[in-house]
Amino acid sequence: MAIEIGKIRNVGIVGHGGVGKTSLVEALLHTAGAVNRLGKVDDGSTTTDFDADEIKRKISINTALAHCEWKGHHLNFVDTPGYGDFIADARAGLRVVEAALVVVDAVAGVQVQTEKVWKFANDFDLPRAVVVNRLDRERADFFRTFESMSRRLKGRLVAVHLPVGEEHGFKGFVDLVTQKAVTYGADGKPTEGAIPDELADRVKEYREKLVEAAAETDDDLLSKYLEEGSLAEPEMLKALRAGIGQGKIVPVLCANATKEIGSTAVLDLIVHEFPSPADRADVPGTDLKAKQAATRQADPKGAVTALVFKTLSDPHVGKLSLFRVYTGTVKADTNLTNAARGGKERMGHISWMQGKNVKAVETLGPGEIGVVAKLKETLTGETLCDETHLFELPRIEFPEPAISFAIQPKTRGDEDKISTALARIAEEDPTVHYHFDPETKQLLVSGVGSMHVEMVVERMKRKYNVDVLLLPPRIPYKETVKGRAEGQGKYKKQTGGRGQYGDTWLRVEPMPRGGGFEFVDDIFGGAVPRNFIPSVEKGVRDCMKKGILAGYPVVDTKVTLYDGSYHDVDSSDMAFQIAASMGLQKVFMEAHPILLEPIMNVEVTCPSEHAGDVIGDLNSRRGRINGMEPAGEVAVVRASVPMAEMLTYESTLRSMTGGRGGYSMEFNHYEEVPAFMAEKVIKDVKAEKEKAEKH
Ligand SMILES: Nc1nc2c(ncn2[C@@H]2O[C@H](COP(=O)(O)OP(=O)(O)OP(=O)(O)O)[C@@H](O)[C@H]2O)c(=O)[nH]1
Ligand SMILES: [Mg+2]
Repeated sequence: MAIEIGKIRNVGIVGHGGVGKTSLVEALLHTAGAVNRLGKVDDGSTTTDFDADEIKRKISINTALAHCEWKGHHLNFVDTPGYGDFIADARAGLRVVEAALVVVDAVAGVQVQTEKVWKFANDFDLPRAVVVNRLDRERADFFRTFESMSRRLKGRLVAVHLPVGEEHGFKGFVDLVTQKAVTYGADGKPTEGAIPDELADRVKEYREKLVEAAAETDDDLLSKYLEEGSLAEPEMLKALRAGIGQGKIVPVLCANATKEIGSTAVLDLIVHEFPSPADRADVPGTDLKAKQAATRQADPKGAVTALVFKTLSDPHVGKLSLFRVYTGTVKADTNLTNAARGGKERMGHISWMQGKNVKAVETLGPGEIGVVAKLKETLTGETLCDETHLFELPRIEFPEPAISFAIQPKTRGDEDKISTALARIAEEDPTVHYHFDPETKQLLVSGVGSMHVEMVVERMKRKYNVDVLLLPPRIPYKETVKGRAEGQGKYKKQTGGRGQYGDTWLRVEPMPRGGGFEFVDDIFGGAVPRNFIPSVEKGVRDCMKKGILAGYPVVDTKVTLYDGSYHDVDSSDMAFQIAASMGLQKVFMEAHPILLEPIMNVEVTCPSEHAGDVIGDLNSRRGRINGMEPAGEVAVVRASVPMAEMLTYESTLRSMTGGRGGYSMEFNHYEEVPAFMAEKVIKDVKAEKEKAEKH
């Protein structure tokens, strides 16, 4: 039996790295009786951090699912990673839920990824609550954290809890709605009591703010409040609930996840205040038959639409696809169609997931989240639907990779194994890209950050048994000319019988940046016969591809064939190709050849106090600062920087900003390499070539 849609709550748990999301999910599961023992991140025993990499590093890397029953409701938790390299999962996770729990550290307050996930939640228009966690730590400060959130996060934040006790003495909270204190004893059990005297003033102040926020959700209520100076309790509660459900009010709660403090309140909030899938508007998408935008109702009897939002590979079962049902009911042992690709997919066993454990179910109705094994072709972000009602949900967007490394097998002959492993990994993780670069002859793996790429390498080893070396990528320099030159390329050979004869006169000129290559045939009167002109062009093109100055491809150059001569017997295709290539090599070097390098657009986000250092460092990397936006405590610095200077940027930025800075980067254009740098590049290439020739 599918679960009644109104009883479902799908909640995404998001926040900066290491703030206690996984621990909070564990506490919620334990409080609700879904797990017998409270697992710990530090000994690798939580429900949602089960992957070997997660246990080793003690951080979440993949989105994981868990669920529990609470007060007659079925709660699905989507525990997402908080580290920058894996934050794309948080966005994909938020795509399939109706509400978010944003976890914030009580010591650090709002951090870079907090702001990012906050924006993601805005993108999907999600109601949310903030859980201020780790209140038991030294220097934890609820009020300072609350203040920084109110300043930096857009939305009407309202405290519904105030902490009782501080740091090691943290033992519970005052519920500002019921105006009771809930404190936890040494046995971990909560007791309800009166508000401690020393908190009375603060409680009064924050309770007032709460009532005010509730009143502001409705114009009539607000005028009543302003006239009478208060609101009746039921009225206030109703407005507060509605405000939270619609995202107009963001309640802020207190927690200490590792001691399970606050979990009951969070569960209650989810059940009472957060919307069910039925409360959201109809599901928008594209009707593929009518080829137009359309919506569908979350009807259990309707046609099926489901979205795959995460792909995992399990060493035993193989590929696992996590999906959310939007409309219709998915039944075990039936077929669905991949909306975009048109192929059939077998929904063999469908299950709920509790961390790594699966529980087979017969059906999954609208709003439910489940997993299916061994889909053939469906990738993360794609829609599964009924064959007769092709309907595609909007795809999930993933960030473009920011960093690339070249990889090399440690064992010769492992190349095939590498491509198979990479194909599988990229299927699991849409932020991993890879390709063979014919210019540098390297296999490049790109990811969001260096930790991300290192993990790809570890996975290749652990799961696919291939060992590779990570090298910084070769920069894809290009060659061009700044000046104009002309001259002869002649190839003549007389060895016994038939000889070889080709003679060309070539002119080399620069073209504007991005102009590519142009070959001009300017022969009059048959100095080079028509049938040999293509041979000349081929000789020129091959030579340009191989590079002349330092072995990089030649671009933005015009080559004109303006004269030549031939021999009736000895001239051939090959002879003209060689002549043209020899001519170009000579003339090119006389036309003021230069190297071009890729320039990247870089965007750095960092705490404002580090902006000066970040700018100074980018300047020292030959960067050009294009702008800076101080957005509260976080600054965004935009710059154009040569790719060659950005290879080691991540670790520098990390140490410069205490891990709080992040950056993204994309290719923009090519520019001339300064002469002193070019000399070094050319020297290195020569040395490499000589080394290769010796072997
Ligand atoms: N003192 C204290 N430590 C906590 C609390 N909650 C979590 N921790 C610890 O904080 C660390 C990180 O906790 P996680 O639950 O892994 O945090 P997370 O947000 O899931 O981390 P990522 O998923 O990697 O972003 C672990 O060492 C936890 O034991 C808390 O309330 N108090
Ligand atoms: Mg986690």
